[in-house]
Parts: sequence; C-alpha cells; structure tokens
Amino acid sequence: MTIKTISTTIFNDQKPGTSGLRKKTRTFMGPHYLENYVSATFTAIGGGAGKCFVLGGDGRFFNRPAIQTILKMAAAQGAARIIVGQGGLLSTPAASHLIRLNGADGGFILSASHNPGGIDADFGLKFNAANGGPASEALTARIHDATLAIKSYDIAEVDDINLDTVGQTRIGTMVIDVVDPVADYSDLMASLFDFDAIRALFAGGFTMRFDAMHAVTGPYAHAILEDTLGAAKGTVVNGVPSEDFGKGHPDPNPIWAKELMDLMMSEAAPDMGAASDGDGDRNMIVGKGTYITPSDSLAMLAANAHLVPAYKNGIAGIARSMPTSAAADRVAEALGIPCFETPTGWKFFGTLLDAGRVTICGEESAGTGSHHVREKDGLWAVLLWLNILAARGKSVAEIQADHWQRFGRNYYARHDYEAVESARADNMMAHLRAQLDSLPGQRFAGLNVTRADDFAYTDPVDGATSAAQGIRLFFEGGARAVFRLSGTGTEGATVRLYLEQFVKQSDYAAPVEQVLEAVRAAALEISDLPNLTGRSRPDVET
Ligand code: VG1
Ligand code: CO
Repeated sequence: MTIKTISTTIFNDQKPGTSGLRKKTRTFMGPHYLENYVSATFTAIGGGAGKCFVLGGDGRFFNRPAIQTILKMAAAQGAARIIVGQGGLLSTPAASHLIRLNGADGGFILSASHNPGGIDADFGLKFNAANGGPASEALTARIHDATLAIKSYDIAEVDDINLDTVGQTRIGTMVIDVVDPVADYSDLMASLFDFDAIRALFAGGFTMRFDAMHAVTGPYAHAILEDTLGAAKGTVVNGVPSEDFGKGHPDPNPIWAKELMDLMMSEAAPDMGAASDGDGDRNMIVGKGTYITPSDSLAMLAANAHLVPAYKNGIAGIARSMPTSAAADRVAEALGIPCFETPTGWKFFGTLLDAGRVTICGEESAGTGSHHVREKDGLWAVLLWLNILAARGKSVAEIQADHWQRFGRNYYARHDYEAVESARADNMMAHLRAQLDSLPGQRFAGLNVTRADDFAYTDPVDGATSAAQGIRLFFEGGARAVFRLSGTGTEGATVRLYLEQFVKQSDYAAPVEQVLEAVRAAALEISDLPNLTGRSRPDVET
C-alpha cells in the first residue's frame, strides 16, 4: 500500500452546525473539500492509528465515493478496523448502535438528514464519538480549528473497495468488515419491545402505512415491520433508498409527507401512519384523522413507556430541546422525575444519557430516542408507539385524547422562514436581543410579557456552557415564542419561530392556528420580523 501526502489549502467554511458539516453536494465534491474535513477530524481525535470506526450513510448522491475516500484516508492513518454498512448504507441510529456494540472509537455518518439529496442538493458528514453520540461542541470546535490549520492530508493509493458483498476485506493491514446494515439494529429492537404483542396487533387486523420517503429507513422498515412483525406487504411505501430521495424532501412532517397526511385524514386511512427522514433518526406519527405533534409524541411516549419491556421499571428522567413544547415537563412532574431543557441538537443529550440521568429524549423537529443508542431513532419511536397501542388496546387518537384530558394540551407550531439573507436574519436577532431587558411588563397583541431571555445552557454533567441558543419570550397565560437561526441549512439563513400555548379545559377542538394567533402576532410585533427580513409569511409551517 502506498500512502500519498497531498498538499492542500484551507477552506474557511468548514464549521460544523447543529449536526455535522452540511454543504451543497458540489461543494463536498470539489477538490480536497471532503478530504480536508476528514483529515481535520482525525487530527481532532488524536489520529486514527490502531482505532476502529463505523462508516455508512443515508445513500444520497456522493455517498459511495465519499465512503471510498474515507476508507483510504483511514488506512493511511493506520486505523485497525472499519465497519461499513453494505452498499454504504447505515441509518444514523444503526450507526450509533454499531459503534456501541463493537466498542468502536467513533463513526463517520454521511448524511444531510432531512435536507434534499442529489448533485444540486445537499450533502453532509457527521462524526460520532465512542459513546455512539454526535461529537460534543468541544470536539466540533477542535475539528473546526484543525480545518483552519491543515496543510496536507494522507491517503492510501488503492483500488476502490467492494461495498456490496457482506464479508471481510483489507487495505494494507486495515480490516474492512462490510456488514448487513439492518441485522444488529433489528436484534436491538427485538430486545427492547414486546414483538409478540405487536405481531398479535397486526395479526388482529391493525393496519399501518410507513412512508420511508425514499430514504435509508426503507430496508429497516421492510425487515422489521413487514418480515418480522407481520404487517401486510405494502405497509412500507417509498422503501427503496434513492440517491435523490425520489426528488423529494425527506423531512417527515405534514408538509413534506403530504401524501401520507392526506391518506391519514381520509376515509381510507389505516390505523396508524408514520414516516422517517433521510438518515432514519426522525419520525412522524399520525393517527386516523389526527396528527401527533413531535412534542406531544415525546410526552405521550414518556407517559406510557412503562408498558413496554425495556422501560418497565420506569424512566430515570426526560430531556427535551429548548424549543420543544413543555408537554413532556408535565409528564416528568407527574412521574416525579427530572426534566432537562437543552439546546437544539442531539449532542446535548449524550452526557445526560451516559450518566443515566435521563432515559427518553426528544425534539420538536420529530426526533425522539432513548438510552438504547445515542442518537434519535425514527423506527424505535414507531415501534414504541406500536407496543403502547398493543398494550393499551386503544387507538392513536384515543391515547392522544386521554393524554390531553390528563395533562392539558400544549398547542404548538413552528414557522420556518427559509433562505433569508443572513445579514437581515442576524439583524432581526440583534433587534430581539437589544429588547430583552425592557420587554417584561410590556403588552403585545393582548399578551403581557412575563420573561424574555437568550437561552444559555450549562451541562449538568460536564459543566460545558453554550450561550445564545435562542430567544425565548414568555407571556402571561402559558404562551411562549422562541426565535433561533437554523444550523443545518445550506443557503442563507433559516429563521425558526416556535409558538406554543398551553391550554387546560374540557375540550381541545379549537384549531391550532386560532389558539396560536395571539402569540404569533405578539412575536412578529416584538421581532419586527416582516419588516427586518422582508418576509410576510413563513415558507413552511409544521
Ligand atoms: C434541525 C432541528 C434539530 C435537529 C437537527 C438535526 O436543526 O431543528 O432539532 O437536531 O436539525 O436533525 P436546526 O439547527 O436546523 O434547527 V437531523 O435529523 O436533520 O440530523
Ligand atoms: Co435526520
């Protein structure tokens, strides 16, 4: 094996965001771009010599060539072993599991998650640590620093590796194990849930549609839902991963999974609908005629988890990202367990999970997960719902109605203003920050501001601090508005406005838009968003 040292120059834009580095695919395909970032990652972790890594991606365009590059660079580092998903495929939760199962030193996951794929769309690369979870902020900072200091990188000069056959090959002394991407994950799921009860549910006529959105979860859902649990053939749709996700947007929400939503709101609806995202870590849950918001799903799963084998002794605590609704907080209170509020992004849950302080975590963006891996997990959430439905013998809508009766309802919506000129978005955030001290006591759109701050977090386990994580505006009467800028986009800035209103009454029939109208109007007035961004309405409302 010949190792070549290639000289390179730095790129100024390799700062990882909420979840790894995301750029236009053509940027990643440009000379040295991927290589610089991979080399910087090796530098940041003290080199790859003698180490074991997991490697795979969501199957989007450029997945395979990127895997070949990383294999050759790992060989040049002197890595001992790489575990690669067959065909280069691994869902994010499956990669997290493989890291933990094999005691690997970390993993490279090629995905831009919910962002569209294709040569003119997006690509991404995340590095996960030995606990199976996303790189901490300290590690991503070291990677970024290394990207700004790089002068050269090493790569083995060898032929491409066959990724399509399960088995072992080598580059020099580095062992490459091409593994079935589904098998170990599927065993893990079987160890958590009462598969017999779910099998009986399907055998009893329960119907479902799972929309894999042409992304990585297809093979997992086919194997687990249809082949193992006996859901009817055809339950899984769009189940073959495609490089451009069927030209779709693999984001499981009512807008991008519209076909599924339309079916679920029609006469022909099956008992449950579900969808997952590009890399399989997000989920959407829909009942016959009713949508479960991700924030509610987190709360409902936490409230019912004890009905499922893996959580039968109860859960230690719940963590939710700050913009996620407070529905889970009420469950934690009722269970007498702690609830942690973290910044956006799964990396903030890792220390809490590792320390055993929480069992279930979730985000409003359709991510839910538990201590079984260190990532959010789409199919896990679907199986947890199925197990709860089987245990309770109730429908999705009934579980939702029961939950609201017991805990009240956190009406919730997220409004995204996409591809806003960055300077204008920054200006709007600055305008908000400048008012924080003077807002309490003022009245907007009929709502009194009780508190306003810029969310800052101190990790209760390792003491790491993260400032400026989003502007929170609290109003009298249980309303809250949050503003933050997305850290996963690849064009301009995306402003996210999260709206919430807690209601406790006898019925919850009022439409979401109506309940949230006052807090929306107040948030827009305070931020001056329409004027400062030039946008009169959001691009996506979920
Ligand atoms: C978004 C979501 C966040 C999620 C992140 C990665 O981040 O809001 O909750 O953790 O995507 O998810 P942002 O910074 O754009 O708001 V995934 O499934 O796209 O890796
Ligand atoms: Co994802």
